[in-house]
Amino acid sequence: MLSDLQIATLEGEGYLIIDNLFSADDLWPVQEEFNLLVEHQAQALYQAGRLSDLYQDLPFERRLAEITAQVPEIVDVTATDALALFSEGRFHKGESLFQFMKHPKILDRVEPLVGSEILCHPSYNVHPRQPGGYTSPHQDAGYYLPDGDQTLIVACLIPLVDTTLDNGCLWVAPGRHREGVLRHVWAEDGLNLLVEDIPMSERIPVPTPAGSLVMFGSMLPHGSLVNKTETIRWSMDLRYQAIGAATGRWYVPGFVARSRSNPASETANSQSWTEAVSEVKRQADKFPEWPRNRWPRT
Ligand SMILES: O=C(O)CCC(=O)C(=O)O
Repeated sequence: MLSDLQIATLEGEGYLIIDNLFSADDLWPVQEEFNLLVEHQAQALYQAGRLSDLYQDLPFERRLAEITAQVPEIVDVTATDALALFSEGRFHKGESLFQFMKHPKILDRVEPLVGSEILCHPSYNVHPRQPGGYTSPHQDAGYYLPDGDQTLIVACLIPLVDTTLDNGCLWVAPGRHREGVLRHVWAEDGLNLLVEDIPMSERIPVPTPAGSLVMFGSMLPHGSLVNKTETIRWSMDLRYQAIGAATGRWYVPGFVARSRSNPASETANSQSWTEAVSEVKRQADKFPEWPRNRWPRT
């Protein structure tokens, strides 16, 4: 369910925006699930004496920012502290998120691109973009191994709040998705494309209302502006490809989101997904020497 114009835009520009695709009712279950994560975290920090207030009266886009201001390490993705919410929460596997990942509004738009046998790709993120935070310039392919380069892996970014120039909306480099994988370097903020390859003048911000869908392939250079507000710019980025094609990420499985030929093979619930991921990770951890990154960390 994409028009010819939408497909042409995606192919020509490298990205497509569908404003206001999801209703508040579509988004409410995932937002509630993320609220619960934050509530759970706030309670744990409060009991541990690290938080002076539970901030239960603050709205969704503000509460985690207030908590983080007091306990910054809870959103540190590298922290091993058991209280580090989004070292786990970023890869949260709750039932509402799982069901949303199979939402027909997404799959119906992915199907014309990747076909009717759809894998939900192992790479996805729940992004509570913090005040001062941003996403470094990259291509998603930069984060995958080269076996995924020939696979069309479609990113679907769904903001849960309006994204603006102030709160760190996505930027994209239109038309620059046809050049294969550009060089990336590791830095503290993740992988980075170089300014000489993707100049600032080519980085076009794409502010979007909550509930929009932004679609792009793994070769599109993109990143986000800095969140200059005091609120959290919540979003999810999910990815889809054809079942059976290489994912560029051998050490984490995806799940079968839709199979027209064998509907019984579709992954039914978040528990099956979680168990499959744990099992593959257990096996993968026996082979630590196998490459997991395309770019060496220096
Ligand atoms: O939401 C963001 O800040 C960036 C998302 C992103 O980099 C992605 O979807 O690959």
